[in-house]
Amino acid sequence: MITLALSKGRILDDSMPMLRSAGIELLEDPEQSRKLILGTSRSDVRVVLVRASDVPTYVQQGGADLGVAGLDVLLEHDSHGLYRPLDLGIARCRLSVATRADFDYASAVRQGSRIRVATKYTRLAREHFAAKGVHVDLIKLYGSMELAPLTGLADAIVDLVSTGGTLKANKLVEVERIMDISARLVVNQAALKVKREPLRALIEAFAGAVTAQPA
Ligand code: PRT
Ligand code: MG
Repeated sequence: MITLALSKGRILDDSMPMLRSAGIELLEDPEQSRKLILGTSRSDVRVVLVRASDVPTYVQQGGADLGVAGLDVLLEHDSHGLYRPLDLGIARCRLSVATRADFDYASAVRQGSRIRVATKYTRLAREHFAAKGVHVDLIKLYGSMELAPLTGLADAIVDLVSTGGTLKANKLVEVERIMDISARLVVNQAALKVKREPLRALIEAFAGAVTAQPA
């Protein structure tokens, strides 16, 4: 049996067409069902539904043989022992810095200055500002990051942006793009040895689906 870890929402939505073109159909609609383990049209493949940020843990610890996770999650998490064979090119977005429109970001990030940054991505934010020589006071949040600059909790946020609609609705401006993000296929290294042939075939099917995708 091969176990694939996916998260509900954009990762699952964007993975479904890829699975389909790899010849795998879910036997139940995940949005209708409350089940966390879903069978597929292939009797040797099942899907487990986990939180987006839990996908690397499941795959690292062997709770799943492979999974789909955002690059943001993989870089923020310790990805030791994960084989990362493919950029799936789905769930695309960017990791950016945003501030209030009246905040002078250019001055705040001069060498040796200090900035208060609220984010879920403390590791990535710390690395980004350290590379600039900027002292950063990090405030770890788990959601609604946009609120932090509006309430005076922080000067800036580091968060994912796709359409920019959320920033705009909260009168924030994207002042710096840190990196482009997309979802990656990750595979448990031990599983790759034990279930070599079926996993190779599945990875190849995913690779075929990547090239088949419209840009
Ligand atoms: O929701 P949960 O806490 O379970 O986990 P999660 O929020 O990490 O999961 P999910 O499903 O929201 O995101 C899964 C993955 O999708 C992320 O790890 C990213 O790799 C990718 N992705 C792509 C995004 C976005 N686009 C995105 N726009 N993840 C989140 N967003 C959020 C962003 O944080 C912000 O709140 O959408 C908002 C901005 O969107 P725009 O379109 O208004 O700019
Ligand atoms: Mg979410």
